[in-house]
Amino acid sequence: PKSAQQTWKDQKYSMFIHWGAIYSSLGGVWNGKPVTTGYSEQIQAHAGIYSDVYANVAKRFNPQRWKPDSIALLAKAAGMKSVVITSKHHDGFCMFKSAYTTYNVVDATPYKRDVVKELADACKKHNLRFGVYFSLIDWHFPQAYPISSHNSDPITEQHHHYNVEQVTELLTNYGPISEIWFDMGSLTAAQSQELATLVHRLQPDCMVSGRLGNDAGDFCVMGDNDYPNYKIATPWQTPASVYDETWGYRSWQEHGPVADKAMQKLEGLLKVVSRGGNYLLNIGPRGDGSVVDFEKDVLLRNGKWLAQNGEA
Ligand code: FUL
Repeated sequence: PKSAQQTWKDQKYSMFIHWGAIYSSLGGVWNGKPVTTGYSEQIQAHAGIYSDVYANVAKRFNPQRWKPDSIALLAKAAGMKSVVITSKHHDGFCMFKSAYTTYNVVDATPYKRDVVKELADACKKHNLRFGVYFSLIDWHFPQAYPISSHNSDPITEQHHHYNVEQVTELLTNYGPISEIWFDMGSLTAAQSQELATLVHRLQPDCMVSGRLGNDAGDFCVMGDNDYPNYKIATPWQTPASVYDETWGYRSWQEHGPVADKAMQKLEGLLKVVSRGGNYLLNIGPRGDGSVVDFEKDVLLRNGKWLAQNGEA
């Protein structure tokens, strides 16, 4: 049988989804004004929004246009082999039911549904692999302050323990997880190792992202939208966004013609795959759950190209 590593490498092309109950609802706008610094999924830090005010936004989250089946079908039509969603971004809001905080989609929104669970099920049904993004920094966790967009303070033991509990939930309650996309790790070597060992104990086939830090991951993650100019033998991945400026939904995002953007992303895909890497291309659905047409069009155009050009 194929190794977990080979299975992961063979995916080549996957969908990344940045979707959070709060930042996707805000769409890069605060107090009626576009927030023009930083990525929109980090709006809490860039607009300096107080935690209680930020948390209030979740009370309106009821995404009637979120259809996990359509997301899975879009990934399929795009020629992608797996889907990786933000289970928790830097804001700390969990898109899964957690027993360790009520700051989660089931307990803190009128929607009350476990987004990670429903997407995991849809992916399984449509024969796609499924992974989760998990931020190691958490602006909601009391011991994790101060808020900063480049928060690289070492995390406390208490925060690390909280991460351990939540990673255990994610690897226990959601079926097979193809990869766990740890982000922004400034952990000690022992903390990174503990998380890697935990993941492998719970799910031996789950690949761990290198952003766990301290060389404890199973694959190397390039910088955001970064394309190396050489072949790399170890497992690696380029995370790319349809727009370079944001990953989470931005209502005022500008873009050129869809044909140009699709060509640019296709070149990215071919560059990465020909150098032995995996391409993880992001979409940022709106707070109501709908996928932006422009993003959908980019994906479908390239899916069509792949289908016509003998993708394995
Ligand atoms: C970065 C994060 O800080 C961004 O918000 C985004 O999630 C990107 C994929 O990774 O490190």
